Amino acid sequence: CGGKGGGRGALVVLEGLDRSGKSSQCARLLSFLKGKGCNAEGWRFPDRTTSVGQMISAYLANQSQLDDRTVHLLFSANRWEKRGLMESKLLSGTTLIVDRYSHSGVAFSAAKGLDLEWCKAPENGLIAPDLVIYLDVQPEKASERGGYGDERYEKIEFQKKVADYYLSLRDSTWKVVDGSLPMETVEEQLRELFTNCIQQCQGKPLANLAW
Ligand code: NYM
Ligand code: MG
Repeated sequence: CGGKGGGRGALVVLEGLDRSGKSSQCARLLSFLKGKGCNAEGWRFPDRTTSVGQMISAYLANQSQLDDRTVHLLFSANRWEKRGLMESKLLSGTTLIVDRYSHSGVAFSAAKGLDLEWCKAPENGLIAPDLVIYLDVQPEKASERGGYGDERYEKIEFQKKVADYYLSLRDSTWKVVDGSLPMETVEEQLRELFTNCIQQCQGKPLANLAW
């Protein structure tokens, strides 16, 4: 799983609606991998620690207003500013477990009414994930989970549109896990998907997103 064998690391992304359980499952998967001695790191987007990320964070907290296309490009820029580090980590054998990536970027902005192809364009050239796991949770169910509604976008009607766009973006790297199952069951399924992915992506060179 990356590291001493000399192979590259895997880029594994978890996607889903707000409160679908991604962050908890990323943490669980990461500690499982570390427990096995894998060289792995947990990342997330938006990465709110950079100056671009702070602009995004203020926007999400409703502390600032930004034009829809502008914020879309900021989310994308936030991935671009991390591309170099991501590539060097992967090439040096570190597996990255990433909480949201380009599919979030496209699905959330398209759900606001922006043109789908326009939304995809700035993602092209970012590193393509080896595996995207979609945690499927009904928007109503997610809304019952703690902390829901604190940020922009956390509204049931909007999340339903996001879910439709996510489904329209499925590709060969996409796997769906029922996120309403007990946490331990979800965790078990993620481990299995991860293990299969690692076997398949060993030896495959890194690729770029080409949407
Ligand atoms: N989001 C996230 C976007 O709209 N575009 C993006 O490119 C990304 C990565 O930000 N509602 C949205 C999805 C979430 C919000 O994410 C914050 P999180 O995982 O709740 O911190
Ligand atoms: Mg959120």
